[in-house]
Amino acid sequence: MNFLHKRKSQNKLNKLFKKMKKVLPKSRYIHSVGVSYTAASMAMKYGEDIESAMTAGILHDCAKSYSGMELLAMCDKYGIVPSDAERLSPDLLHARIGSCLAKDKYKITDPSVLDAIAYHTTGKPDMTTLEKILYIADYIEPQRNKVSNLKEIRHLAFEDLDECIIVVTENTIKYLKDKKADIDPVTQSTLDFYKEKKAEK
Ligand code: DGI
Ligand code: FE
Ligand code: FE
Repeated sequence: MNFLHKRKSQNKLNKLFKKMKKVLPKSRYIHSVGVSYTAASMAMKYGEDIESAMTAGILHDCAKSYSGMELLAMCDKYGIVPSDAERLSPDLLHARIGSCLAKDKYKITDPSVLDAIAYHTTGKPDMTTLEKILYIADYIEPQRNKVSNLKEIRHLAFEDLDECIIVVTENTIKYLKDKKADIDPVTQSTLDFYKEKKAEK
């Protein structure tokens, strides 16, 4: 990457930070900045593109302020057919709608970034490294403090991505069961896939 290119991409990221600061509530913006830099650190560790990781991080919750009703209404516009799980828990749609907004409104063209945003809430089987990074960074960024075993999970994030996905997804499923929320089959299939992958090793 030459000097000019680097300056341009820093400019782009800077602009996205400024835009998100405007559209997100303060605490959500601080969370997104945390995810962006956590994703950057993980990209350094795992040899992924740092700019892509930071872009996915700062934009991942760009649709989080919309209500479930608004998200469902936006599906039409973007040609998204909500799954049964998304109809039951429309907040899940902030991931897929966020990906559409990233493309439409924030002019992100890199499909690997758009996919990472689309799957950041449920994960999915067989994720790319960038998808794994965003999924985990969302969970471990510095502002998060409600999970009991976060210290171990943060350590694991820089040791073993697949094992970390198992622990994060198990935690999420337990949390959802405790509050009697519906579990998206995609979330379950994320856990099943990485557990099977581990067993095959
Ligand atoms: O948007 P964030 O709060 O930063 O994090 P997120 O995108 O991971 O969304 C977290 C919320 O999504 C949390 O309240 C748990 C919920 N969630 C994750 N997987 C599922 C789920 N909710 C349902 N109903 N089903 C799931 O499988
Ligand atoms: Fe989210
Ligand atoms: Fe988030």
